[in-house]
Amino acid sequence: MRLLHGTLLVLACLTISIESVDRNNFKSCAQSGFCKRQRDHNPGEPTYKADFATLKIDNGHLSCQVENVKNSVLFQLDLFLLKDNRLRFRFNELNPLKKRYEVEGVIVDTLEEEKFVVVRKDSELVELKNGLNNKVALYANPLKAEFYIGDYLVASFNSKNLLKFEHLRTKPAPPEPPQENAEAQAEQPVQNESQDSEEPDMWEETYKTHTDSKPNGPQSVGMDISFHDFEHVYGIPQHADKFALRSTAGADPYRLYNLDVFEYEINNGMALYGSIPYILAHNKKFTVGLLWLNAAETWIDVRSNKADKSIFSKVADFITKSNEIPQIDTHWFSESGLIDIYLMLGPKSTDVFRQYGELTGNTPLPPLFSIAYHQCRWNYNDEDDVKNVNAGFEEHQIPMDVIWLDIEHTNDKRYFTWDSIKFPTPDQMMEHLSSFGRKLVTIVDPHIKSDSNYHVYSEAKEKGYFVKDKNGNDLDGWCWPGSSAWPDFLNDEVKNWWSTKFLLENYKGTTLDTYTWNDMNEPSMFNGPEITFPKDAVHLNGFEHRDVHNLYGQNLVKATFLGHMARSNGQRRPFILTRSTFAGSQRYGAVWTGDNTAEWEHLQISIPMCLTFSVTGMSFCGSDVGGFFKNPDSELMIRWYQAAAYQPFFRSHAHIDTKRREPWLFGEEAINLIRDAIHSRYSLIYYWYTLFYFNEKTGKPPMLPIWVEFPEENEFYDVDDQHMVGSAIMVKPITTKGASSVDVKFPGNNEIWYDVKSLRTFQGGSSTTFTDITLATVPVFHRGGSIIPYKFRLRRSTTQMADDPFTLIVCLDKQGLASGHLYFDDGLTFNYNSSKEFVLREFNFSNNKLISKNLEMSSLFKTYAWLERVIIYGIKTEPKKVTLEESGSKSTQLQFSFDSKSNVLLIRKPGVNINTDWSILLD
Ligand code: MIG
Repeated sequence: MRLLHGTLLVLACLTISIESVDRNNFKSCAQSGFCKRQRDHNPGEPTYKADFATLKIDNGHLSCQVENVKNSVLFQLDLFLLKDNRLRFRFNELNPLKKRYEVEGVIVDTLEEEKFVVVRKDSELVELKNGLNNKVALYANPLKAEFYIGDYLVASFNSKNLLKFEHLRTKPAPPEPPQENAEAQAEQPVQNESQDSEEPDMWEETYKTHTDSKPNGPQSVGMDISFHDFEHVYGIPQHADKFALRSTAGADPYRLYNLDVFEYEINNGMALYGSIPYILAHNKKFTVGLLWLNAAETWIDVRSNKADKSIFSKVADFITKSNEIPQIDTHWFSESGLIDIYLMLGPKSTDVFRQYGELTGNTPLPPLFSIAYHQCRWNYNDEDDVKNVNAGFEEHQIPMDVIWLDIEHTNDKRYFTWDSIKFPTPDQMMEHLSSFGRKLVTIVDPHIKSDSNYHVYSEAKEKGYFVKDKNGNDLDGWCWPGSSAWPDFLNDEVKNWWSTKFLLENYKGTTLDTYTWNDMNEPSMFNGPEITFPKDAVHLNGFEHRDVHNLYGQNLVKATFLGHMARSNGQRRPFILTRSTFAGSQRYGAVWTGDNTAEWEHLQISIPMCLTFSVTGMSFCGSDVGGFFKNPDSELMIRWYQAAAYQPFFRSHAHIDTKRREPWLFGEEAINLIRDAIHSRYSLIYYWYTLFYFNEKTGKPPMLPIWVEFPEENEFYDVDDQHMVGSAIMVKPITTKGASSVDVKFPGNNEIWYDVKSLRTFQGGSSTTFTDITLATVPVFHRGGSIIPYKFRLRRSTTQMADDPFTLIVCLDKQGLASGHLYFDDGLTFNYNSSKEFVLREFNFSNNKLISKNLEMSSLFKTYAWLERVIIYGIKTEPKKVTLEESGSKSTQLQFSFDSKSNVLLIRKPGVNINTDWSILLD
């Protein structure tokens, strides 16, 4: 019987491991010492007590001491009230045994404090109000902080007493050998009061074949954070999961630990390449955001008092009409570092985008080519291959701006070099691409081949720039080049050194038309624990890798960014793609969702993954079109192009073992449909560019969930298969195989939505099932009230589009009004900032008049682009005449035609330069 039992068990284990081979390379919470300790933490009696006798208030800064009453360890709490409705809550040991790591290089704000009034202060409670009448209440015993917008409690810290801050301690001596004398045993000293009970895994932890030496012992930090009156939270990328965060009851917490996950699974909270510990909560009244600024491994539990209820209690609620206030309880824990929290109090989503953008930076305006279409594969094999791919786009008249070279282009994975057989004349290849107005991206990874004849290696070795192992030797690991070492990009000196490698005289074969792809920067190390560095590896100033892990990738990208700046003397805008991210990575470039798979579910998940990145600052996001692993059929390929044309970063990419899949390899129908999809992106490229411009200025991302535009419509709070591009376009990509119908929900009770191709209109507040679906169908709708600039001419790349004429598409709302913007510049340089060389126009339609006005008096950019036509949707009656008035010249009658069935007015050839003031009057 026993034997049989054992056999069954073995069999069971075997099946599990066959089904989820990859998952087993990565830790579950139960396999992580600190995750277990924090998650299971159940304090019983409250543990932390503030001593308001130590309270100090200085300008916008309040501080006091806090005691762990169970072991008498003292802490310091700092609360900062910051300008623009933001707060910072910082909690650290008062006298740590050694300095605990504090995140550097992420916050770019000056953190100007705001004065506040103390409305109450006694030994138990301090209440403060800022100028906007928002309140903080700090309770002493047990320690708790509450945050109010006006009278509404929106967030609270430690209201569940889950604060657990493991103070640094000395390693306990190994236990005495057992003594025979019972009396002597009784005389053993009791455990030191200041020590928490020792648990396994505190001073050493083994996972698979790797042992983490943990020289500093336990040092994790954790706390509960509740969002009151909220049912929806978003953010904390990166996970291949839904946009609205799920309850983690019965599952692992969401994990933030940058990892290279081979063939990742979708619909779960497993860690992926990036970590942005930033969460947003949204309800009908407010949006708030919270940054947990910690770069160590972090896990987040999410519970919802509404969603977590069983069916039975929901029924009971219904019967008793329970009025329980909804609440999301989150529980955050990190392996080391501090508790350092920034809270953005909104109150609206656009406020939160600005507040977070001020804190961590916005996505700088990308060069124009980089928001167009990119063609990548692992690998384009040689120079002829590159030229042929380029020629294929010519032959099939498909626009394309950038060709990419993956790792095989190098001399045996030595980055900044070329394989001299396959790429003997990179200068000529570059020149060839440039002559088509196209760019090249080459991959540059952070693992440096251990080869003393490779200058990057020998220099870094000599200067002591590599990350060290626990014994102080250069950390040696296995990656694409074989034995490798990794520069310590946390060190600014290393960043500067790295940046010089991009100078055109150093990176031979490149020009200012060559840009960079940083991959494997989690960092990925094939023979490390969970395919990354050991946590006891050592960085600058002796901090352990454990402390800074999630920051490594961002620091590489920052160093690369500095390189792009240096090589052009600060004249050209960089373009860099990164796989690994942290809060603030948006300042350096774009992100993609890594190694997805050519499956419909992966196409579907690309939308919530990029929505999540978008609302957490990392707004230049896309996923591999077609799916990285496996071979997409033509239908999946077409649908993927159609969806990705409406995502910020638009690149096709494929694994080295997949079949070639350039757009012309799927047959005539597919060529046409893929061309249409790419062309739809190019025709809207100036709209996208305008959105990116405003993204830089305001933090509002180009790709948006519907609730940002319609904040009170809760039926959209968990919609993530339909999204906005800016505030004027809504898309519902078709992401299922053989779709014969698609349901579209139209938000906004007072809105009209226009399908500008079929000329149909739809009422906001309704939904429609479209059944006339073909492979050509892409459900895209213009919002009534919008004016969108198009350029319809089909060109080989954005370079050739510069002087092409515009068409304005005006869609009237119910009041007969519409407005919109157009921004552009040279697409490449910083002159738009340094010498205001740009065009920024506002278009307004009201009282039957369309007006174009300059938004910046000093816009100095010279353009030849002109206005070719205006199409107005939603005009009720045919005008008798249409007159163009241009400032300084006499008015002209314009030709037009009117479709009375669909109320569309087409105005031909206004012919004015796009950057002049004009108006068009209908009477
Ligand atoms: O271990 O450079 O996600 O886009 O093609 C694979 C080769 C390394 C992973 C990237 C993928 C890229 C591939 N890289």
